[in-house]
Amino acid sequence: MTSHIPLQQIWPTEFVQKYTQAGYWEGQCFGDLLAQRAQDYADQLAVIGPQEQWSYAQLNQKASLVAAGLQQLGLKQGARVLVQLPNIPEFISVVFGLFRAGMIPIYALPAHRITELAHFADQAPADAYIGVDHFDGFDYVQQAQTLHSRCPQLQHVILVGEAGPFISLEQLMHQGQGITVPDNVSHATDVAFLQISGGSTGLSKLIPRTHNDYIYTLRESARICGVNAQSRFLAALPIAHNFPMSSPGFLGTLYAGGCVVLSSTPEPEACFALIEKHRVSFTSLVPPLLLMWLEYAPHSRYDISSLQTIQVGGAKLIPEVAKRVTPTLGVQLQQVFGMAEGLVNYTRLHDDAYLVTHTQGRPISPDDEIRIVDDNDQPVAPGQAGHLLTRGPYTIRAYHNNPSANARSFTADGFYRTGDIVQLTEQGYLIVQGRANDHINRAGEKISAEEIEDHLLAHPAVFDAAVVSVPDDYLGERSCAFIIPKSDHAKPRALDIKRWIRQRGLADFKVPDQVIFVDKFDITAAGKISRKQLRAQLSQLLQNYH
Ligand code: J2J
Repeated sequence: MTSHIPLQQIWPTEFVQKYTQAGYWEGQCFGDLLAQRAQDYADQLAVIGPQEQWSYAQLNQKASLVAAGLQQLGLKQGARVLVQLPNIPEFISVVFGLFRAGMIPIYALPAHRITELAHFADQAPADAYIGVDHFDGFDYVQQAQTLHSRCPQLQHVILVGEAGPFISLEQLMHQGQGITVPDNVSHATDVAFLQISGGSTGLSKLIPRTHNDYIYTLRESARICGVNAQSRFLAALPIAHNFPMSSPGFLGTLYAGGCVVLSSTPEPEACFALIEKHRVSFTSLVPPLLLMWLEYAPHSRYDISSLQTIQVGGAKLIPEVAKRVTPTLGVQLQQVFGMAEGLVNYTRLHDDAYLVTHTQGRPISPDDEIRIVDDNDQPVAPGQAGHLLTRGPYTIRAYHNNPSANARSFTADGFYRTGDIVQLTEQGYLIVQGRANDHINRAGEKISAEEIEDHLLAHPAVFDAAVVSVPDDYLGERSCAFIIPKSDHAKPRALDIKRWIRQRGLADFKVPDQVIFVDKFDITAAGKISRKQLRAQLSQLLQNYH
């Protein structure tokens, strides 16, 4: 049975001392955290799902059963477990079960498909997969079978619901009955889980976050956002995303003793009904969903007066839309600019209207270091836009198992190259101007142009392909694939191209929204140009065209 040495994220000793002495890292682990909350808030509601409501004591007990069941299967501390669950209460009992057993969840999105899952399972490498039987019309049992046969390292598959040939979560917990899991198996400097990067170049990378650094962000996020034991958080976005997970998200809410209300969809009608029913106090959205909520609100028959704050992040919110939030929804807006790699910025609840509508906030920590540099890594003049580099008590120093990405993404002195172009205001607030690298931010889902191009080039009728971002009124950005067919006779249709991407086992959001066939790339610059320049040229062409 595989036994892994617990993973660690390495900060140089001087930084470990600094962050510990400053009180950021308290030495607490997730396994203990829930046990503590279960003592303090035993009968208070922790999670509300479509059918069930669990108190802290119940959640804690379920997490223990999951932990014991996993150990009974033979999985050891340090085992890596690919978790692909929608917004259901079991998401929370499973991840806390893994934490309690000292195992490491890898958070896949429900939208991920076989190719992405196999990549995560190989890259980790993962020892087990925990999923659901069906969700949103998709058969995850069949997908789990394919994954299991494709990735021999996955020794166990556990599914919520009808597990088919696999073990169900219910059975697993049953097997855990009567078995005591030792407390405190992890160390706070261990990696608690692997988060998935949006992926700017090629395939998604795995982001190792430690107990110490992540719990620090939860504690501070809860404080900054005024989240306490009376708060009720509506999880409308998929909770495997870092934003609804931790800023302050469902984990920050549980950190504070509040209650998490899970919605299986972010659509306004369903969410408004939940807000009314459970007296939800805050939620987090990406800008396109906010637009939907703004359009729906005047026609709504629900009472959402309990809602105090809507946080918006994941992609740029334009001031014109930001200004509509309070008058239309009667709530306070909070902008959040964060990344799964670490750095999170918030506008503060007492900030003036201008800061809230025009900036993306300021960092959580006094020790978040911000550098804004030009293309040669030289600091730009104050107030000018440039590349955002950052280092701090909860920003990673390296991706998991990926030396080439690490060489590209971090400076020699440990700053993370975010890929974002930002401006820093005199008050220390960041304004996001755009992206330096080629990913498409489609309604908050990040798509790597390179990853999609590689799949398009594998199509037998495609000679060359370039994927670019196009501004979109609703999505913020949409994706457009420019394709040079191999021959005019065998020219595929746009539909074939879209189907091809789906058949390659990729998430639906990666399917190009638009496909344009061209005879050649009209390269005006002399000599060979980089793909980056080509994409920029095509993108410009599209904008002029519209
Ligand atoms: C513009 N771009 C933004 C914003 C993220 C909180 C909130 C969001 C994320 C997230 C997160 C943006 N305006 N307000 O993890 O904890 C873009 C930037 C950034 C990238 C990170 C959190 N908020 N972005 O979105 O890892 O380009 O995290 O580098 O998914 O989203 O994406 P991700």
